[in-house]
Amino acid sequence: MTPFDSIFRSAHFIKSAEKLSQCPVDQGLEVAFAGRSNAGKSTTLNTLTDQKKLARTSKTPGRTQLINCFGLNVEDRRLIDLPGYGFAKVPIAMKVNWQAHMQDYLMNRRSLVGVVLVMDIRHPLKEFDEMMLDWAKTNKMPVHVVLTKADKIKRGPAKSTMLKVKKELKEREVLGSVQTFSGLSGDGVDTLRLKLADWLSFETKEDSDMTTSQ
Ligand SMILES: Nc1nc2c(ncn2[C@@H]2O[C@H](COP(=O)(O)OP(=O)(O)OP(=O)(O)O)[C@@H](O)[C@H]2O)c(=O)[nH]1
Ligand SMILES: [Mg+2]
Repeated sequence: MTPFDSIFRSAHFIKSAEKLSQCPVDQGLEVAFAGRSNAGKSTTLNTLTDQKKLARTSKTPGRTQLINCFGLNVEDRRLIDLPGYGFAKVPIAMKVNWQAHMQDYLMNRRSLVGVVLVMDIRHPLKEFDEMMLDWAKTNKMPVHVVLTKADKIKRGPAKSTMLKVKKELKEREVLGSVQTFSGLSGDGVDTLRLKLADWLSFETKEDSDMTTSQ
């Protein structure tokens, strides 16, 4: 449990956008979920918000082809499910088009305060993950790596993958953090909520009492 659980549970669909210009007004703070197709982005969002069907999940890679925007019950705070990258079964022109839109969003969205980079813990740091880390460094964008599907491997290998990814972030001079996660068991959800509460500047009741009494 965290003091912010009810805020995450309040998540609701706002709209799907094909490109940046169709996204909600660019004010406030938002966090985007990025990752290879099938890594588990939508499942992570559903676990985070304690909702089974907020973001669509699928056994078919490449299902999320739009920028899906979700609102929270704190003004102008949003969660964004980005289209997965790296899937094979779509025409190359379509793939290039989606990637261009995604890049435009990542480079030009002013309210974006951090990227949650979701990786399947069994297949971390693939080519596209490396590309995201390069981009994050160039743009000084904080990255929080979620190593998901941790229920599929033992604790020992999970821990060593986490250390490997941490080392990689450090070597690449990326401002970031890493955690393990499971959408199946919910392990790691509190860590993720606390991270996002920090990025999105959520206040606990005690914080706001302090502010009003000062
Ligand atoms: N065991 C297990 N399976 C998971 C977990 N997270 C996701 N999956 C499964 O992995 C598959 C892909 O999950 P999605 O959440 O749809 O992945 P995505 O990254 O949103 O995929 P795209 O939208 O296609 O880019 C689904 O079959 C999920 O049920 C997890 O933590 N544990
Ligand atoms: Mg998805």
